[in-house]
Amino acid sequence: MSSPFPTSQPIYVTQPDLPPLAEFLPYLEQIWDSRVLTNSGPFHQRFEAALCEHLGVHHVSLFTNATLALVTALQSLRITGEVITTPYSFVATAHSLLWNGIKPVFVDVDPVTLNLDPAKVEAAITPQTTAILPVHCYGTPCDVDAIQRMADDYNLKVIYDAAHAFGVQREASGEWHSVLNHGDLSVLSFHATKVFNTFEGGAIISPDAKTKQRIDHLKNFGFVNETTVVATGINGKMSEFNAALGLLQLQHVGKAVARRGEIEALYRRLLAGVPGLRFLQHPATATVNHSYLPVLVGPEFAVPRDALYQRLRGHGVMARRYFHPLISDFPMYRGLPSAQPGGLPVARQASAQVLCLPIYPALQDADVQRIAELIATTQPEVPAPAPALPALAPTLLAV
Ligand code: T4K
Repeated sequence: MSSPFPTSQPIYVTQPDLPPLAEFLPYLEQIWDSRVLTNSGPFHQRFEAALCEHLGVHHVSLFTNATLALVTALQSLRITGEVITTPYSFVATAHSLLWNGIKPVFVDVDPVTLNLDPAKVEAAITPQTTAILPVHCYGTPCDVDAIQRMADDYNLKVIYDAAHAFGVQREASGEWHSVLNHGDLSVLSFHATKVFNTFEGGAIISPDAKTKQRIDHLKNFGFVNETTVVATGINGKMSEFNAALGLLQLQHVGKAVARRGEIEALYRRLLAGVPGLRFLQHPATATVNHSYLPVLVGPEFAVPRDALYQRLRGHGVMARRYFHPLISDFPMYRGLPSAQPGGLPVARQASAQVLCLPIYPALQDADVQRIAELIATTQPEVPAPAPALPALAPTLLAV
């Protein structure tokens, strides 16, 4: 069959959503006129306030990216010792612990949500445990109630890596609230590949003004005024350029999420019933931001996951294996007792089966149809015929 895609124009797993350039130019003119480029300028302040309103949260501290925000979030709560986290995430989650001299303790995930399994978290708590660092993977909320109960029982802090969870709301007792209000802190990513981007960017959501103030000092070298430094802070400040873009992006993100929803619905419809292909279930008690479109390629599918990945690539469709390898398999983690394969069977299976399909607002229905067709028409690999046995050498025959 000829390829439905010209390989010269690949379809990537995502394509950043950008507003029309003409809409951004007036913002740039203001920055050029004011010459305020960074250090908590007017766009930075407006964007923080607008995000609080948009997300339904109390306090936002903007950052250059989510990785520095995670590192700073841990610093701000003075986390030390051991922190329980998931192996099924982007490597930045665990790297933020190592940057703080903290020992990651990997715990397996739940097979339905692929988020930290609370039942297994409890078994991993030791006297050295000071915090839990769960991830709302693909934007699906963690079991925040069970995690909070454990944190209360064992006096642990909870920092959510909410890099995927922009705008996600959760229902509790008939009311809808931002998932970012759970735990002690939540961290967002506004990277180019995320559902909401400021080119690069991130944020920490904190529950009170005092915590926000400490975080704001920490992201500005620890300065509280011109001559006083109260902590070993870092430079994590978001620039005016990124903040201005974020302010404008807020006007467009609703439409972008809606279009992502249409694309996901189309994939699900076209691929329903393909043997061995499983979409993750969305919980009824949370909104969905369609940040990723993972499918699990099980043993009943025509070919193994990696063969499907290669087949798609061969046709110019750059699906990605988020998250493979597991974080616990990278060299700086694999020696940890909690990284041993036997302890993480669910995460390991998901990592071996997952494929994230292209999803972004500019993706056309026709592209989705062709990608689905490529997947659905995948045939089992025919084993190559066994090579003919070489004729036995006369010397061997003579023996
Ligand atoms: N926690 C979690 C759970 C995360 O998922 C992440 C980041 C973080 C923390 C850290 O957040 P940040 O510090 O980055 O704010 C990407 C992203 O770089 C990373 O932000 C993201 N998670 C991760 C899941 O994916 P790569 O190495 O796969 O990205 P890359 O460059 O291969 O991009 C994927 C595709 O997107 C490209 O093939 C083409 C397209 N693309 C990408 C970029 C950067 C574009 O079209 N334009 C672009 O500018 O890591």
